[in-house]
Amino acid sequence: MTLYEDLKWRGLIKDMTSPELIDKLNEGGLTFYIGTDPTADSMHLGHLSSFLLPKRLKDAGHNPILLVGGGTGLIGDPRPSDERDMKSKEVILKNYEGLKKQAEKLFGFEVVNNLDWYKDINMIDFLRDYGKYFQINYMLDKDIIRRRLDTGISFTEFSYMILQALDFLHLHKTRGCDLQVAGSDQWGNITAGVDLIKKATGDTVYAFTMPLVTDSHGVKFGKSEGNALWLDKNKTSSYELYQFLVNVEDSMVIDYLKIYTFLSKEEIEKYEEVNKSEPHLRLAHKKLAEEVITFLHGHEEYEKALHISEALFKGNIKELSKEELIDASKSMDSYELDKDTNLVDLLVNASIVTSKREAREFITNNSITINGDKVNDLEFIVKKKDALYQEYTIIRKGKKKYFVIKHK
Ligand code: 485
Repeated sequence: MTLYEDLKWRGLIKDMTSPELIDKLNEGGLTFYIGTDPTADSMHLGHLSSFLLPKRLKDAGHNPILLVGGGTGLIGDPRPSDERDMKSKEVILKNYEGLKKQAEKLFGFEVVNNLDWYKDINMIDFLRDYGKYFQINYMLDKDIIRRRLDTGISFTEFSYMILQALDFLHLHKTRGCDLQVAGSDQWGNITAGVDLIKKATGDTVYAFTMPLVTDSHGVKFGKSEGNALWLDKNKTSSYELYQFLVNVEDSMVIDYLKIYTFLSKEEIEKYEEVNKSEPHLRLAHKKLAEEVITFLHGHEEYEKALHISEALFKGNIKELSKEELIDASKSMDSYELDKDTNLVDLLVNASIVTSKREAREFITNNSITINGDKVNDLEFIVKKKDALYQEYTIIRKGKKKYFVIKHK
């Protein structure tokens, strides 16, 4: 399979500036870039799909440059809904450092910062050397700008596309960069760059986008209960990531294997078969979790996440180390308890159930386990001295819902 065929098969190509790019992709040797703004100090699962794309291009013999927008981050790429809150320069700088470190470690890409070239451009030069190439009607015609005309857009965010275009021109002139890749939401910004380069130098450069990864309802993929899943294991533990990935929809898991792993077509097709014939085994889901966690955090972290999941599933909570228990509890609702308390009251106080009546029902139905043991005694007292590591009591309600009680 050629690189282009592989990308196409994985569903990683949405729009392309010209069909000539297909041969160029298959030949190798292009210098290309992808950019991200330091809006947070870590990337999340959505970014991972975008950055595995340059990794694939790199592995096929192209040369990646990763731009972390220390300058554009100070301006803010307009989003469809409304104006962004402006973040302080200190925060953007701190985020920049975080992303740079993460990108170098995970992908081994060279990182550049557009603030390094913006700082030498003064206002008059900006308007003369770049602004002159941009017709206002061209800018107004960009999808993202049109969508903001009703709610309003500041001149600051309106100007953003000129900066991203200028980056492409700069990298083209100084580094021979002839290709920009991104998620499909970036089409307007990257074609602004392609057009600017044509006007300013006469050169033809290329771009293509990948579709944004979504769930089966078209909702952006990579959030768990509204929170982003971070690629920094101190912000999202491997166990949380594991839980998220083994629970992705059956109808989507094969798509995610194509996007998020380096498994070959043959291997993925095998998972496609077992996902159809024996979906209950969840082999495709488990493989997805294994590949992603191992890529991000190494095999040991994957083993740990698996161990935590299995211990919780089998009720062997007592065999977890303190560190594993802390990781596991991060994704549970928690409640602080300052004195030994009757289970019925605790279930109500910790909002695990809505009433004492409901609490009694769950207990007598054998639906409550404490640290892995079924409890059906209505007089049961939850005690600090029985807590795991004298600190944590894990309550399971029904099959899947876990809570952590932290004893003070
Ligand atoms: O020269 C550039 C300067 C900044 C950017 C790109 C080139 C960043 C870009 N405007 C942006 O906002 N990217 C998003 C981000 O930073 O979170 C996301 C895109 C996504 C994918 C990802 O970056 O929404 O589609 O491209 C890498």
